[in-house]
Amino acid sequence: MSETYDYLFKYLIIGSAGVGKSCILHQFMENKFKQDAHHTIGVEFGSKIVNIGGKSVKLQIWDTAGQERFRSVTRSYYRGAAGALLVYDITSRETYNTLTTWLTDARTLASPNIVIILLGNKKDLEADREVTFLEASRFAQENELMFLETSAATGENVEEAFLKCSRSILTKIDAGDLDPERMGSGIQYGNATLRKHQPSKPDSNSCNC
Ligand SMILES: Nc1nc2c(ncn2[C@@H]2O[C@H](COP(=O)(O)OP(=O)(O)OP(=O)(O)O)[C@@H](O)[C@H]2O)c(=O)[nH]1
Ligand SMILES: [Mg+2]
Repeated sequence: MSETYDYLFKYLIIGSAGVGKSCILHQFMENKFKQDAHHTIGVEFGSKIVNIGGKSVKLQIWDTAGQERFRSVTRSYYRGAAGALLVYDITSRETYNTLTTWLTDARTLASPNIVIILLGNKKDLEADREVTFLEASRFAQENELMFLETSAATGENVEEAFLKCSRSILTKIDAGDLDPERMGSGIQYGNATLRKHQPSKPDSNSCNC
């Protein structure tokens, strides 16, 4: 069956090793907590269609390895990403302290216009918290990031993180701040939108066989 969508957005998930990036992706895709997660080797990929305010958006998500030894591989995937989930672990100040490096990489290697949401993951481990909500929300504000605390274990705010980022990109498209037709924007018109834009062209995707 061919899928229909209005837009396609390329997303990255970035942040230090062990913060829960792959578990966030798994929870988003499968609605389950991946208990036996292993360090990602290079990159993993997921794709899902979401509906936002009557528009369907296909998300192509690249989950990158946080370990330093994969940095040169993962950096090659940044180019042309429209959105990024920048993840730290609320129980590890060390992972919070590296955020500026990740942020610089995203803005220089992907695009200066990339829409980034900061995620403080492992919200369920409140007793082990090392980074307060207030501190991280100030950092987010200073660096023009959206911010949520998530739990890939309970699923809290995981879907919302992807939706919030997508809503922001759609708003920027509507306002003319992001142009889907610009090369490397990380955004493409989907088959549904192309049909509306080019009604006279024969549609090769319309076969229902
Ligand atoms: N309690 C709790 N544990 C989590 C959560 N998210 C991930 N974990 C655990 O944290 C560990 C690392 O999770 P991963 O998703 O593999 O981390 P990652 O960021 O993908 O790590 P790399 O692939 O090495 O960059 C695993 O043992 C998970 O079970 C969460 O929200 N709560
Ligand atoms: Mg991983």
